[in-house]
Amino acid sequence: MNLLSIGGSDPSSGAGIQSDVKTFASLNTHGLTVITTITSQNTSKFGMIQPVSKKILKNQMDLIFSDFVIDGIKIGMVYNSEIIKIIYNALKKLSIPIVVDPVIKSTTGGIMIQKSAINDFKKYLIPIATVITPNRFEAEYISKIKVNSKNSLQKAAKIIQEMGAKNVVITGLELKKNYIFDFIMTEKNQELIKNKKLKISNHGSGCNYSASMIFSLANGKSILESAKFAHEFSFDSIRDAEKVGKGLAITQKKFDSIYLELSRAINKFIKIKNISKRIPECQTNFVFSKKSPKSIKDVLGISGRIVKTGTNVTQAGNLEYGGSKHVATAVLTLNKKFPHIRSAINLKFQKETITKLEKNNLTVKNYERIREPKMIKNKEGSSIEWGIDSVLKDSKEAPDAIFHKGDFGKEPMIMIFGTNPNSIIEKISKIFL
Ligand code: PXL
Repeated sequence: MNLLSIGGSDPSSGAGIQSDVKTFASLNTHGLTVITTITSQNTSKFGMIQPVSKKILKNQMDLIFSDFVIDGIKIGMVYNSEIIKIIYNALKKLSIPIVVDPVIKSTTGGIMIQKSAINDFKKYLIPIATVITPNRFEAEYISKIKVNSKNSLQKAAKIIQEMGAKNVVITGLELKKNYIFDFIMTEKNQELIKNKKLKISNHGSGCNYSASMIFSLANGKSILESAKFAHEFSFDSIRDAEKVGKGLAITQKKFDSIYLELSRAINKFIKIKNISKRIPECQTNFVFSKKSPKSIKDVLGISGRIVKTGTNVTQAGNLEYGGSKHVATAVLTLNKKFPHIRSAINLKFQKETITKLEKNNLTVKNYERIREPKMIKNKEGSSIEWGIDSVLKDSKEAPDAIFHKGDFGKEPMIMIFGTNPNSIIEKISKIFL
């Protein structure tokens, strides 16, 4: 997936395009950037601003759009009217999700948009927003409504929606002591999401919010799902913020090693030549478990799947604990007898694959779903447990692969197991060379 951030450069990498590239990378996507403005700033002080020329702004857009398929765009700092109009002209005909983050003032006091550009910001950029994500101050500035009650909050959001933004999310509201709320106004509904307030003065959480929001929207999630995802992502990024410089802590969500290992392996898997031929009808999941897992909630998997799109293969959905049921259950079952086995992937059943696995001295076992007792068949999710248990009864070593040839209405399947995702990639690379 390719996501584009159009915005300003922040040399502290706390906010702006640098922060967005980090967010996109942490979510296992490729981040593209079009720089509108160069700022100089650190974690305590805001310095200069220099917008880029019309010519190079246009040229960045032309070259990026002529090369990449872009799945979603976030617009951050735009600074002046000229920049706003160029962005508008480049994006007006697109039909992908666009998140507009109105960047007006930095935490350290920098003025990020010229006063004379506010009207054009409203005229050109707000109407192309799938979602606009102002904080309270920005919502007040745009709507000219003081937000100090539920009523005024709704009023401000409505005014911004009437300017043309399809959906409005006002972030960082302190409606109750020790809590922080986001207010979501979609085309049909209104909702408040809340979380405990973290008392960490930080630089970057607004950018984390809008960048994770575009990731979720580009994955086909609804506005409300995406707002919840962004809310949690930015909460985590503040929780994990680090005082890298002398001033404000810089936000960045830190992922655990299980997450990082699995997402790297998924990236490698997707790039294996002709791998689309190995994806079954029910698509592929790839999982990695914590040590000594107790339930599927301890197993990280893709909440969607690895899917075929023509001859390409992409990850649809996020990595989540509990994100996979079937493949995670397979790992849990195997892990009970062989605790070092913590990772698995499911592939299309092909005789050729079985032969290749065996030729490479990998242990292949199978079970027959036709023999499955009716009682098990009727219980959702218990088939895999039954099948793997029946294979393991007389296994002294953990098998590298287990397959079954399906049953009436059940697709045949191969599962490959390993100690970690990388060991699975090694096995797969060997056989699909
Ligand atoms: O968080 C807003 C923001 C966006 N873009 C740039 C920034 C800031 C805040 O400082 O510097 C470049």
